Amino acid sequence: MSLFARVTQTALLFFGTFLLGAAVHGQSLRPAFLLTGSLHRDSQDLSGQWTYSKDLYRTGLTDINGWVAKSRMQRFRDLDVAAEEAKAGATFYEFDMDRGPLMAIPGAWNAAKPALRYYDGLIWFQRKFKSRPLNGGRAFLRFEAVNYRAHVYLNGKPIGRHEGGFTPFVLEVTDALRAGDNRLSVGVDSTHDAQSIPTMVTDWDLYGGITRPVKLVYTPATFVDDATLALTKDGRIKGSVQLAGPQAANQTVTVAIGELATVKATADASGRAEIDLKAPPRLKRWSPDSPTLYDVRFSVAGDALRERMGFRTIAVKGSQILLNGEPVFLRGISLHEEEFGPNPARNMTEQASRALLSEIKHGLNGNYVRLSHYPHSETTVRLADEMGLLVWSEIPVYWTVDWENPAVLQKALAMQAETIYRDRNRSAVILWSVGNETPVSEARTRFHSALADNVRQLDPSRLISAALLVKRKKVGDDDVTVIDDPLLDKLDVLAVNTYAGWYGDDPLSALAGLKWQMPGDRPLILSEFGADALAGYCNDGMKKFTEEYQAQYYRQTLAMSEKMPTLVGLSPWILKDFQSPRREHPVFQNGWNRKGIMSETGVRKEAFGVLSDYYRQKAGAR
Ligand code: GCB
Repeated sequence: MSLFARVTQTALLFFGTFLLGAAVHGQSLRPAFLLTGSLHRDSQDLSGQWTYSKDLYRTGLTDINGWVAKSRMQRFRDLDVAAEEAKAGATFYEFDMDRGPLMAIPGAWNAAKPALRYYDGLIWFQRKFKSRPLNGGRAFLRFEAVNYRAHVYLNGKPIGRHEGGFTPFVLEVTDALRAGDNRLSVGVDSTHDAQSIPTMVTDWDLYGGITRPVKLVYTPATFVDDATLALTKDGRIKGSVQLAGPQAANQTVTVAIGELATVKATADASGRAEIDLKAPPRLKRWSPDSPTLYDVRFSVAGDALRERMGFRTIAVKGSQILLNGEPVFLRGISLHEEEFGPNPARNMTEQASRALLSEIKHGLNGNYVRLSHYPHSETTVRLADEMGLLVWSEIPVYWTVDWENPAVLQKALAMQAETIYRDRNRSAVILWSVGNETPVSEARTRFHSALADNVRQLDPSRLISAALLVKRKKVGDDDVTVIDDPLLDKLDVLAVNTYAGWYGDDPLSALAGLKWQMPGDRPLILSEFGADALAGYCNDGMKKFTEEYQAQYYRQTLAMSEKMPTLVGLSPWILKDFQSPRREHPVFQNGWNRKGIMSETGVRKEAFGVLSDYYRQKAGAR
């Protein structure tokens, strides 16, 4: 049995509540609790200094030979080690979370301490906090993201665990919480394996840790757990509200959309109420040019869920994407979740996120961003809503995962569901992508098809895509680029990554003349194209890694794209240089993928100007 299997088995014995993503809540993919709109709820932010303890051999979880972990190693215990030691008995400890080193949470450990730069394994974190009495109410911990597995304990009691580094999870702590002092312990395991999503090899950095905020959220006994609304093509606003708690059945729910409309609905026996109203005539539709958001309130006796929401439609007609019924061209770029600066921690504060998105919206004249290759922080998606940027959202089914394994598919379905439940109220999100550059095989297509069917069921209001690989083949005398992929049938929008002119032998001068043969009746996005350049490396002929090479690569690829009649959007690779252990050229890369059109610190390269000018013209040509 592998070490991980052993750990999992041991961990399973420990946990009363056990989450594997969302997948354990009956057959449904809906997580037990969502706490949608928790931003506006009564809550306590647990950000700040946490103590930590490295545990490379996972001694806090399991002992040698798979035995239960020694109590002197169990970092999650509710224990004052110093006080125990003062008693001078036979007992001793090999940890003390209270006297451990400090780390700022949220943020990846790789950036926090030089000694942890390449640490890949288990680290225990602890945060002490005070809580008020609940007085009949309830309390939940909401983690926005822990990369990659989380083992959560409160006051020494197992509360739950979660797998998947980029999606939120909610654990009820009503019974484990103490009025007064509490001790929250989280074991974070960053290791990936052949059954994780993604697997061990990607083209981005490790970023282990509690990378997004953690909150203690207080609710009444019965509360509004989730609510969603969307504008339909026939001019209605439809959605649902889900109540949780002993008084959920038959409650009256009031929905107020700004000052425009108020409707009432009655919850059924399961606490679910359906909403359906005619869109008010004064409703302003959300678009990148006019990102109108409304304050929406979903209230019941004793509780309310507040959201900022926009209303728009998105559809495909022939080879066009229609936003609010009008064809739209997606002037975008790809983005990793990494803030500007020499030592990013993937701590996406609003300021950090705004700095990146502003470069796209205002610097590049863009209206679209591909949030690759995993769900980005809620902060970023909410900002896209506010600033007016359309979003491609993606789960990290990247390159190759274990296609044949039903448990892996279940993880992917759960991640996708967690993402959809989190972001389905964001008008900005128009595309759910089910994968990136996955090599065609029967098992892989089956896997993706299941994902696409799942998305269709969970959110029929948005479009489905995937970034596909292309092939070159001979048609007569011509060398033609084609998509040869049965997954096409499951997608609304085709998307392909192309690197001719960077990888491969094509000279830049040949790019504009390359021939493409794509389905004539389907919208197509170039979801990636790009070339490395080191900022400031100029005037050295047209060598690779110079800014001139990258700029010329952009000119030529854009010229090529002009000849693609079904093209509806671009998201070149990528806004900013990002860290990747695959990229170790000692002069040009040093651990950074240099395909950014900006350096890691935000210096614009020549290609930035090329793309910005192109998008200005495109925007003017509408
Ligand atoms: C790709 C991948 C992306 C890589 C990029 C590259 O096709 O989708 O994750 O970073 O190429 O730089 O090679």
